[in-house]
Amino acid sequence: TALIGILLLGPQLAQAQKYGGNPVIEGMFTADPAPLVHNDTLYLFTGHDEQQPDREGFLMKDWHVFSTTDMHDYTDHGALLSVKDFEWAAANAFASHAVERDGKFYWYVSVTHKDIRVNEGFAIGVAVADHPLGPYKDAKGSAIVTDETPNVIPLNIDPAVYIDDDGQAYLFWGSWGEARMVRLQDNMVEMEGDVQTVELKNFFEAPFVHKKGDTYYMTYAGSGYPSKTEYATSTSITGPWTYQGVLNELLPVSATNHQGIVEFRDNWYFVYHNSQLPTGGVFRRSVSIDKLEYTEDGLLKTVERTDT
Ligand code: FUB
Repeated sequence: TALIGILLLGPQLAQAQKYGGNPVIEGMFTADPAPLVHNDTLYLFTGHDEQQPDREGFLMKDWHVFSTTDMHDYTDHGALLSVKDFEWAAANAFASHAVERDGKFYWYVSVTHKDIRVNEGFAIGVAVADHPLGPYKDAKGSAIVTDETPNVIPLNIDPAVYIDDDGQAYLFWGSWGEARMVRLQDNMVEMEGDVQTVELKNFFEAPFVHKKGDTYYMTYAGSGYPSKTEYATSTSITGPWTYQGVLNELLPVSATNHQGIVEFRDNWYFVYHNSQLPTGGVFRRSVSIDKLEYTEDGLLKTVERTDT
């Protein structure tokens, strides 16, 4: 295994040294970046991979926030949220997403629940703060999403919230081929109405919605595991979604590349993770950013990664 690791990591190290720009976070292993722009600053809410190079499985205990104003220097503001901040949570600080509403910042997280024994125990919670950099506290005191139906996919992971033009907020999540959606009440911490299935071709996990003009774009990890980023478009946040193909091919080794998309200073960016840092791998990932461009027809051009 060690020899295979060295063989696989050799070209990766060469690529990282050759380009230098990506990964943008180098001091630690980070994953599942969720971008948010506030006051002309780009914030990245990320997971934190702490697994040892020779061990299997995710070891994730907290989430960090990074900020940049020039997309060159990134400041680590530390572990602003951790599993311990949710009394009902047990472990596994999986993917998260933060959004702003009425001057408050709601940070949705996937985490395992102390009392849930099905679907690997995952649930979705939310923390709230008055500033992107916190301090954050559990906004509800319990999980928002806890599907406890045995053996029902999806795992309750990978939350992504989108606030539509009319102010209605939607929570998306899902994994293992099933995407879910539910309306949120104005308080952003309680569901409104029934949970719905979202039909997305090739969906695996990591749904993320953004809008440009009149078009909603749903990007997600697709085609199983390892995944590549695929996407669909719609004229409505509630679908139906038209499959548009692959947006980004996965770089070998990281197995996931959990994406987010953001407009910052008149440019669009594809924010994701790979495993480009030395000793990186499936459980030791690193956040990268590349430009996102649109065709004249309003589709997304395949992302040209600057790490390869
Ligand atoms: O980081 C843990 C899990 O791996 C995330 O929840 C998934 O999206 C995948 O990136």
